[in-house]
Amino acid sequence: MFGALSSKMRDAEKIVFVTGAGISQESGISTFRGKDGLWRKYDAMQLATIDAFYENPKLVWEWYEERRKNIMSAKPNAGHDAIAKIEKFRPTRVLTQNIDGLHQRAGSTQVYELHGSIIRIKCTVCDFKETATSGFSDLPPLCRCKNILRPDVVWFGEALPQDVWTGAIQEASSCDLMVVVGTSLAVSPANLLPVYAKQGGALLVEVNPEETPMSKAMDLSLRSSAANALPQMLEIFQ
Ligand code: BV8
Ligand code: ZN
Repeated sequence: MFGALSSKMRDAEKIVFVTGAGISQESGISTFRGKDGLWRKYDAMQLATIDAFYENPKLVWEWYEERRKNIMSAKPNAGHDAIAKIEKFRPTRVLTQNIDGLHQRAGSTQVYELHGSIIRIKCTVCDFKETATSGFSDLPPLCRCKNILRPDVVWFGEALPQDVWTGAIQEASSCDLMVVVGTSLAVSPANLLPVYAKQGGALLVEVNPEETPMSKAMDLSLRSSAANALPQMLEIFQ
């Protein structure tokens, strides 16, 4: 599968994975832009915004509660597991756009959640923040300060958490192998990470059943699913 690149990949001293919704697709979690990406009659792009939240917090909360229930019952798949195992053989970082926490549940310990986490909630006003794994009786839930709570995710139009984004750039710029898995690279600034890696001289490998805008810039772009390609990639490092 990796051909002549295998030996170069084996020599990697620091591996950075950039992952998107596609790596969780085989865990039964729908992607954003795939055919299953629409939710009821709304498009995720319309709901994952701060305007939608303030316009109709109850509807946005319903959407997140439905996704959270689905995520809590989902399991990491062979793709997540392979990345967690590679961490035992090479210094590894995971820069994920996903909010489902499946990389951590698979055992990855160096995970940067670029777009936050659906399992964390925070107050819209005070600095209250908490992990929330059970449902809420009424939506939107209220903080002890009486203001409404929100999912601790990054919506379109919102900045990424400064420390996470700075760290992600640092990791991408200093790796010698970047593996881009399951992302359409449609969303910025996360879609700049492969550019930082290339500028840093890294080898670039992509795993995606479909082409992306950066497929031609990759040293190897595999038309494959994560659960199929990543366990084979693991064998290179074992
Ligand atoms: C920012 C959290 C600035 C929420 C998400 C015009 C107008 C307005 C804004 C913009 C604009 N142009 C650009 C922008 C900026 C905007 C943006 O990029 N918009 C795009 C859509 C044009 N970005 C932002 O707003 C970001 N913030 O720029 O702030 C700023 C700076 C300072 C101060 C203030 C502001 C914030 C972006 C974060 C948005 N939040 N998620 C939630 O999840 O509910 S993004 C959302 O899309 C998810 O995180 C998702 O992960 C992410 C990216 O999508 P992908 O992961 O790539 O998923 P997708 O469905 O697209 O693709 C799946 C891929 O998997 C496909 O390629 C498919 O082929 C593949 N696949 C399928 N099955 C498999 C597979 N691969 C492997 N195996 C399989 N089995
Ligand atoms: Zn509060």
